Amino acid sequence: MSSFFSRLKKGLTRSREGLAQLMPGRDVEALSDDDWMDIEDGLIMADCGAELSTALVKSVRKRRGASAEALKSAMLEMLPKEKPVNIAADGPFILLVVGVNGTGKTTTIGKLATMFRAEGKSVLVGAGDTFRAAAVEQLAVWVERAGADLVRQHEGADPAAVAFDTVQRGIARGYDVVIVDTAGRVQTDRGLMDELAKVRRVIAKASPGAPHEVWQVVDGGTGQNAVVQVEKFREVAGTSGLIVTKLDGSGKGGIVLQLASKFALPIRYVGVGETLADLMPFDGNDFVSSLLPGQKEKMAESGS
Ligand SMILES: Nc1nc2c(ncn2[C@@H]2O[C@H](COP(=O)(O)OP(=O)(O)OP(=O)(O)O)[C@@H](O)[C@H]2O)c(=O)[nH]1
Ligand SMILES: [Mg+2]
Repeated sequence: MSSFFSRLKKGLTRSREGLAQLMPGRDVEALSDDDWMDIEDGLIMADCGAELSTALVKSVRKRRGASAEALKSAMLEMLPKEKPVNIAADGPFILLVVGVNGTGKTTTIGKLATMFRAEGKSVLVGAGDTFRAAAVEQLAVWVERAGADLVRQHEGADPAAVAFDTVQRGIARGYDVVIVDTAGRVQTDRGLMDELAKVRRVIAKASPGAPHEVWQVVDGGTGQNAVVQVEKFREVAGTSGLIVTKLDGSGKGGIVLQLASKFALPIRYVGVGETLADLMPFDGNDFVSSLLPGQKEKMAESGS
């Protein structure tokens, strides 16, 4: 088992504990109404949300065979079909990264830049968080380590101007990938959300059709507030994909399923720690397995 997968599993241990009724070997038919209520509560405690939890239990109860496997299939069916990121052949792939304060945008951009560089792509990053000098410095360190290039302006500069510059330069110099960082903002802050809408508009002016993707970074430990965050950012910034970080900490994996199914948004990456290796492309099968008590785990437990 990869260390990433085991860290994800470890991070989600608490969520799995809530689903103890699903221990391997128990068939769907063998569970009582009370057991199903416990399972539904377990799903709610794992941040799946009431609506999805009810739908999942309903769907599983119609199935046959091992209950954990049946829930796994039901969860996988709730995830939107995975479609690969379309990195355009003409001109740079332009990515805007948005989200609430401290969710992990800047470190995620550093990790993404490193990944793209490892694939041999040239990467230009725009320091669109101009509120704090420290934010630019933090990004500069990541960008340099990745072997990417940075566009920066003075502290307090207009973030939309930085975004515009970055995209223009990315096109002029033939970069493969352009990534624009933004300052964290709470979705209820009207002024800052308007500013984000402007950043998006200006990117489209610099390159029609851009941004090609808008990835919203969500802290996996946020709980149900993540739902309103995605709702609002999607409306204002056009979120097209999600990255859920911090699943190694207080994160309860159910939020990943809930967001993906509620908004039909692909989960692009998940984060389970602060280092480079801790950001991984999302794999629905692996993820759902790590959320549930599974046959393998049971065997490993009884064998040790
Ligand atoms: N444990 C853990 N920490 C993470 C993960 N991803 C990011 N972090 C940490 O979260 C903190 C905030 O990360 P940043 O990248 O600065 O977050 P940000 O969204 O850019 O923050 P603002 O620009 O202030 O909005 C840092 O200490 C990161 O190392 C993760 O998957 N797991
Ligand atoms: Mg940041």
